[in-house]
Amino acid sequence: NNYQSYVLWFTGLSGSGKSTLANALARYLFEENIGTYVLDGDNIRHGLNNDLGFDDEDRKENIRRIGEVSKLFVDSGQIVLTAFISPFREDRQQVKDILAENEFFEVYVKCSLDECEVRDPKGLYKKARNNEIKHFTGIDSPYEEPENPAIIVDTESQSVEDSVKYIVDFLVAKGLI
Ligand code: GGZ
Repeated sequence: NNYQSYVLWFTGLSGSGKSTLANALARYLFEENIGTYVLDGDNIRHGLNNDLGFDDEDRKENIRRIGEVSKLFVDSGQIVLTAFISPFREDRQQVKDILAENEFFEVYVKCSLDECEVRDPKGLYKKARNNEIKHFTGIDSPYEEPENPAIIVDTESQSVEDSVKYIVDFLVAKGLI
């Protein structure tokens, strides 16, 4: 397409709404004839990264590979929307560092642990509380909040539509679409 290429890196807890938002934004941009590509657990953890689990080292390697794949997509001219918990600041910074200044924008999908746990769309928090899953983010594995994200969307108080509009307004203001 005719637009600059870059990564919108959605980060947040499980159940915060990362994939929902990335896909809703992709649909919105598609209607505007702006192509994007969404990377999320469905197409990465089930394929390229199906050898990785959820301990700190595997998450680090997960994010490293996703960063490298994102860079390839950016080099090929795409706008990439990634939706991974990416709980460690250092790993997100590493991705930022392999991309150019205007090629990486961190989107913090903010939602309290309490609310994510109430939503529990896949019943994983319940399993984690019952010790049926180990290393679950927010329960027995940390989430390090972004310190200076380009965008913060609060999915506890904003609708999906509001959040999409907020991100679109940012992209327009920055001349990114
Ligand atoms: C966190 C887990 C875990 C553990 C399975 N901890 O809400 P979901 O189900 O659909 O999304 C979560 C997804 C997280 O994978 P990521 O690649 O985004 O994680 S990371 O960036 O930290 O590498 C969740 C599911 O996988 N899931 N076990 N223990 N999430």
